Amino acid sequence: MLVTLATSNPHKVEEINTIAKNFDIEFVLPDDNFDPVENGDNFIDNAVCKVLEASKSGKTELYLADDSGLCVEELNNEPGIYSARYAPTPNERIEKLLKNMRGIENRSAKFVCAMVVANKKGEIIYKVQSECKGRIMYERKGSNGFGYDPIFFVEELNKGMAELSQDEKCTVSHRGKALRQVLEWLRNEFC
Ligand code: ITT
Repeated sequence: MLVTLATSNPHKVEEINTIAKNFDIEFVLPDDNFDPVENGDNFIDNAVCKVLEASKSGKTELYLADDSGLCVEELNNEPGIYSARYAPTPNERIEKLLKNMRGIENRSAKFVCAMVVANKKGEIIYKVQSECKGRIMYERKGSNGFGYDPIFFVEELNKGMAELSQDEKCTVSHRGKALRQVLEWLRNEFC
């Protein structure tokens, strides 16, 4: 089964392919100029914006979008849906977050991933949101993954997210949990 993955983030593509390797589903990317307006005020609504924009191509029967981000308890769940836009570069985003966390003892945070599936008529046919709980570390650890991974400590594995292999990350991550539900649902509905 072919599914268009409504993203321009190569790290998401890599992780999604790692998780989907045991399912008979191939993900293809939208055209190079794919740049949807994300004007929702929550993760699900932003995933809907992306999936509907992708479905306009009519390239495949099904479309999947991932909208995700990091929510920090003591920062009123920021950067949240603005995670990708918190500062211009990944490095500056981490610096800004560590600066905003100075002097804060409660480091509780979670990664959130919303996934939405649409068909080629632009109908939303499945939605799911999953989380990965952890803490913001005081300094960077590890060099795997992307985004905020170097400063996120994963409760479940007692390790930094950027210290995990791709397979380990996919087992515990917000994206892994959401995608496994999507894949099970696709298998039941369409295979
Ligand atoms: P698309 O919209 O094209 O899918 P994007 O990177 O802009 O790509 P989002 O709007 O969903 O995607 O923003 C997600 C941001 O949240 C991402 O750029 C990272 O900064 C952060 N993020 C999401 N998942 C992450 C993960 O697994 N590890 C580290 N940071 C993550």
